[in-house]
Formats: sequence, C-alpha cells, structure tokens
Amino acid sequence: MKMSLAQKIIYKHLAEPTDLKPGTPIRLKIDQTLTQDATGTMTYLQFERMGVDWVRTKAYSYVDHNTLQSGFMNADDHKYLQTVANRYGVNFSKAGNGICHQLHLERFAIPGETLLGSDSHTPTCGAMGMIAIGSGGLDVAAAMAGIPYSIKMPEIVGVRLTGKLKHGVTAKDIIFKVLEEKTVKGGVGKIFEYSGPGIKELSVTERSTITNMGAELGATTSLFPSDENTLEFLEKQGRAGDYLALAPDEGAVYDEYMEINLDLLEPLLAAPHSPDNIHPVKDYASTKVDQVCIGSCTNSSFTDLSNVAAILRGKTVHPDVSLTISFGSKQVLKMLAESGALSDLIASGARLLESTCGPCIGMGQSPASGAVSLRTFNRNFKGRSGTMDARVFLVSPETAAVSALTGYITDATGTPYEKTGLPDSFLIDDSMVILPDLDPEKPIVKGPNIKSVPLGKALSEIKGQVMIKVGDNITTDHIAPAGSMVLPFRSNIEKISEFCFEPLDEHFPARCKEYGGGIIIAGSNYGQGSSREHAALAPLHLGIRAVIAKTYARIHQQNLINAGIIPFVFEDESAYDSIDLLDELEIQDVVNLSPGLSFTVKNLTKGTEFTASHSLDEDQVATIKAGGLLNKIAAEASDL
Ligand code: MIC
Ligand code: SF4
Repeated sequence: MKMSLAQKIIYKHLAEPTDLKPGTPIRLKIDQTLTQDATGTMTYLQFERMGVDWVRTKAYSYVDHNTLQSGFMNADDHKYLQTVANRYGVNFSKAGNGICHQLHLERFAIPGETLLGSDSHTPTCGAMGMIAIGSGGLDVAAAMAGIPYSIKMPEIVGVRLTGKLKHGVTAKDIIFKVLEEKTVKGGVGKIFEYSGPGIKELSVTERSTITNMGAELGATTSLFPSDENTLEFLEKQGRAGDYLALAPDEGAVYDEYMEINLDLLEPLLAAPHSPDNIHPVKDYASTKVDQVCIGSCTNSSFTDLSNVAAILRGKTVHPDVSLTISFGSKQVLKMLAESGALSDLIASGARLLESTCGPCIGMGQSPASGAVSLRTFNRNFKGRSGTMDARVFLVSPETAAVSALTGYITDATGTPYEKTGLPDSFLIDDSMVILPDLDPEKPIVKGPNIKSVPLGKALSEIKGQVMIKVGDNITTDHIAPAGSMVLPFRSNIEKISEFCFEPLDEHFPARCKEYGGGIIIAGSNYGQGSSREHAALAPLHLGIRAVIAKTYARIHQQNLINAGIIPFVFEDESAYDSIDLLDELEIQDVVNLSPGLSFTVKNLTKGTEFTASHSLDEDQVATIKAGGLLNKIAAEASDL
C-alpha cells in the first residue's frame, strides 16, 4: 500500500498492529510530551497519582501562559511545576524563555517522532514532519506514564500547494484560505498533510504558522514532509543530527484532496468572532484600528518579527494605535537585538512585551470598549481578549505592521520591504531549560492554591435537569474562560468552576449547586478551541453527568470522557429544539453503556422522548464506567 507521510509515522508508532482504516481505534506510542503552565499543573497532579517513579517520554514543561503575577497563585504554580519536573525527569523551561510551541520547534522537535502536548496548538511541530497532537492534560500524564495514546485513525487530507506567494502575501494567508474552505469544524477527525511544489518556498517557521492554525480547523494535526528546508532549519539550530528525510510514498492515496495556487492568493483576515470568518483584507480598508498585537505561537518567529521591523523601520506608529509585540522566544528576542531590528521596533513606538503568550490568552492588553484590535494570533472568539464588545481581527504580521502605521486595516502588497529569510545560524542558548537532577530529597513544593484533582464516580443511573442549553461552535473559552482573572485558578478546580460558562450564562454555577448538577444540551462542534480539561473538570465538579450535543470537537470530547462525563449525540438533531432549560431528563438504562448502543431519553417535563447515541469505543466505555480515566488507571494498576 502506498502511504501518506502521516500514515507512515503512525504505522511506525502503533502499540499493536492495527488496520489504518479511518475511524479504527489505534494506540500510538508517544516519543515526546509537552505541557505548559496553564494546563501543566493539573497534568502533573494527575501524573503524581499514577504512582510512576519516572517519566517514560522525552518530557518538556514550559512556563509561558500565566506569567502575570498579580498574586501568589501563578508564581506558586511555577514553583510546583519546576519542583515536580525535577523529581520525575521533565525538562523545565523557565518563564521568559518563550512560548512552548515556538521553543519546541526551535530546540526539540524531531522529524518522524510523535509528540503529545497539553495544548491545542501542539500540531505546530508538524512543520518538522512530526505527528504532533494536542490533548487534555490527563492524556499527556498517561503518555508520560508510558501508556499509549488512544485515538480513532483520522482521515488524511492531501493539501497540494502550487505557485509562489506574491509580495505581502504570507503563510498566514494560506491557512486562512484552508479555513475559509473547510471552516472551524471541517477538520475534525482529519490530518492535513501538505505537499506540492509550493512547499519548497516555505521555511520551517512559515510552515509552522500553517500547522499551528490547523488547530482552528478542529484537525487532529497537520504536517509537512521533512526535506531540505527542514535540514536547513535544523542545521542553523545546530541540530543537523536530528534530521531525517521523510516524504509520502509516490502516488500515495488520500481520503480527500485540496489544492491551493499560491500565485492567486491575496492577503486575507479572519473577521470577528471566528477564525473561519475569512475575507480579503482590502474589503476592510476603511476600518479604523485602535490596537495591533503582534506575537503568539502562530506568528512570533525571528523571520516574522524581522519582517515587521522592516516595515516599521524609520516610521512611527499611528497616533491612534497602540502596538504591542511579544516575542516567540528568548532566541528570537536576542537575535532581533543583535540584528538591530529590535531598535527599529522600539523607535517605531511599539510596546514591547515579554516572550510569552500574553494578550493571546487575555493576560493583559484587553482592548478598549468597542475597539478594533488586529492580532497576528490564531483565535478571535468573542471576549477572549478580555473585552466582550471588542472587534478582534486575525491577520498576518505584515498586514498588522502596515495597519499599525496607517491606522486603518491595510495589507502589505503596496508597501516596499525586503522579506527576511532564515539567518545564517540561530543563536543557541538553552540555559533557561533546567535539566532534572532527580534528587528524591528535594521537595515538590505545593502552595496553598494547588488543590487536589477531582475524581468522577462510577457510572450510575442518570436523571437530572438541563443546566444550560447552548448553540453551535461553543468554545472552551465559553465553558472555562481564561484571562488574567481566571487563569490563576487553573490548579484549583473548585474556585475555577465559579467562572464556568460565565460569558454565556453567569448563573450556571449557582444553578448547578441548587439542583445538584444535571445535563448540558449543546449544538454542533461543542467544545472547539483549547485543550483545557478544566472545561470538563469544572462541569464535573458542578455535578454534570452527561452532555447531549449535535457533534463535538475532538479534544473536548475526550476530556469529557476522561472526566467520566458521557458525551451523547442526538440521533435525530431535531430533538435539540424540543428541549428547554430545566427540563428534567432521564437516560434509560444508561448503566448498560456499551459501544454502538443507543439510549432512550425521557423528557419527564414535556412527556416526550428521543434517542441519544454515542461514538465511544470499548476503552472509552470502560473509562466512563470507572468514573474517569484516573479511576480506570488506578483500578488497572491494582489488578496487576
Ligand atoms: C489557548 O490558546 O486557548 C491555550 C490557552 O493555549 C489553550 C490551553 C489552555 O487553555 O491552557 C490551548 O490552546 O489548548
Ligand atoms: Fe499561547 Fe496563544 Fe499559542 Fe495558546 S494560542 S499557546 S495562548 S500563544
């Protein structure tokens, strides 16, 4: 059989021989794991409960999200992360070293390996020819304990790029084009594999903008072959020894095909409030801009920010615009300083932020009321910036820089600047990555904000009221919002659950407490966006036993299962319309849960009934029956 590159890497990592037919449950051996601070605390708290003495993967823990320390909480989290990493053999990247995905690509990604990360943008490293997948923290903890990662074999979409990008058109516009065609739910259960003559024009960092934002398609991951561009990047990072040439078989057959002619591409943007609301930049030429934020794991590489500096050189930011720049890593920042580009950024009037996620996760820089904010990030969900009525547009760094000068949304096609290529070599300094010494005498430090992990209960009858009814494309930012007020409680589920569903219905937590929990009703693509398992653990804490939705985003569905909450789907979607808030539902005989079995749901309030089905395989059913993955792993360990 002629294989795609994705199939080849997956095949090599199968824990046991399995058919690679799309939809078949497979178990993947994981080579590398990645965590960040906002999901990492929960990951390591869960890992500690697994009773393993040492991580079984090449493991990396980054601090990049919660770096605004307006109380003791975030700093306590960092201390816990550093001490637990040291005990169990995890490489620890200190705050200020950079954003996990940018850093991992620079220093640790290896072609042909598998990477599981507790952040939805883990597929960024697919730019290096890896199978890099985002998941909830518990799945990463299990992988660190040596348990293969279970997933249904995705379909493989072959995306062929031809032609060459015009001046002012960028890799960001390529992924915008894919998003325009496929939408935020078009990638669920799929891997996007890029090929064709057009990929030769794209450096590894440009490729990483595309694989990064493949997460917004809902895709399992995206990847590029490992070719001479990969070798060039690795050589310049002093890592030529990590190179391995990888390509799909000649004549490989894909489940779906897509072709983009780069010659025809124009600068695009994602208008409020969804990454798939794609339009030509020129359609918004009369829109005045209040804020421009450049950075994030999508667009903060040395080449991205050098291009920005080239556009800003010798000019000043428009008087009505606030421009912020956050750097992808210490390496990027140091190299911009040495090339002189940093001076150009400073001289232009840009506000320089540290090398972290920053405004992308609402850690500062919330726009003014009703403001227009242009961001080079990957998500513009309503309210994610911290300002509910702000209008956030996603753009390329080049469009962002030109707009910061003109004060209006403007593309870079008419602005002369010289595009920066990869430098002759990257500056290498890994001194902010602390290697573990495994000293068992050194304590694991847990400050007062670090609470224990909530556990689900073994499956029993489900009868309860509808605690909230939501529409389509609900994001985990709606379910478990982020931002500087909430993120400090990522290791405190009881406290974070007070913010559950706040952007949609601030009474949700109180209602759950009054009724002792119940059931969530949702539309399609429920739980898109972030990998945060808090969007499952907070509802679990509030007594949610099941969700009935039209469809789910992949990572959130698995997070619900891991928490012991059943993700049902409507067999006939029209039943969704007949359910109202506080209706009392009874799921008949749910204790008999098994693969392929549907259930009658009685609406006791309305006197009606409908059918709920599910896509759980045997393993997932066992997880639900045990009351979540932690309980299942503990039970299996005691059976040994
Ligand atoms: C995000 O971009 O939403 C985050 C913050 O990086 C999340 C992880 C988290 O919620 O901590 C993600 O993408 O998974
Ligand atoms: Fe950080 Fe934003 Fe990237 Fe998430 S999307 S990892 S918050 S920079």
